[in-house]
Amino acid sequence: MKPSVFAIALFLVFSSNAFAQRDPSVTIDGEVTKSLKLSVADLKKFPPTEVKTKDRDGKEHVYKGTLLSVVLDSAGVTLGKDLRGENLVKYVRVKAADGYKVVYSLAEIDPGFTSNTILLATQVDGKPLPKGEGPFRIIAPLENRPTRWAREVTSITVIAPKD
Ligand SMILES: Nc1nc2c(c(=O)[nH]1)N[C@H]1C(S)=C(S)[C@@H](COP(=O)(O)O)O[C@H]1N2
Ligand SMILES: [Mo]
Repeated sequence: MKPSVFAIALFLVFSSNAFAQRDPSVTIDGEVTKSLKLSVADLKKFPPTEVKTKDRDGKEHVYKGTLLSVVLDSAGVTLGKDLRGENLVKYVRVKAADGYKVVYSLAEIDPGFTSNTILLATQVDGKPLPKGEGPFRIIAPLENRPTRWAREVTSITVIAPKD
């Protein structure tokens, strides 16, 4: 029996869905010179950074990933010597799979301004971030509350307010 067009269409929908789940990514867009869509494997091409910090319950963990400033820099965001004047009003809006959103100003992320090593983390204690937390999470070790440590990050958009 020949498979119906419907059956083929159904197969394509399900197989592409399955593929999307196997290779999740985070989008970097907005005020960038080059938008990026990075998988965990893509992120691993950047130099790794580890931070040891306490979670909400005071338990210490080692998070591993990429400095958010390094990722943004590779997208052509105005950091470093370009982070001055009108660029100081720019911020990033981080969106998560559950609709949670947080913002950081660029100066809060740039290592020239802050000692807070804000990470786009993919691992905790040597293992990939678990479902519901990863595959991508913001870790900002110097913050007294982990409220802005967005779990399940899907996009990071650089925004320049209009006025
Ligand atoms: N996507 C997403 N990230 C989130 C939240 C959320 O509701 N959704 N809650 C935040 C808050 S208020 C806290 S205190 C921490 C809790 O982190 P934990 O679940 O690892 O303890 O996650 C933060 N990140
Ligand atoms: Mo919280």
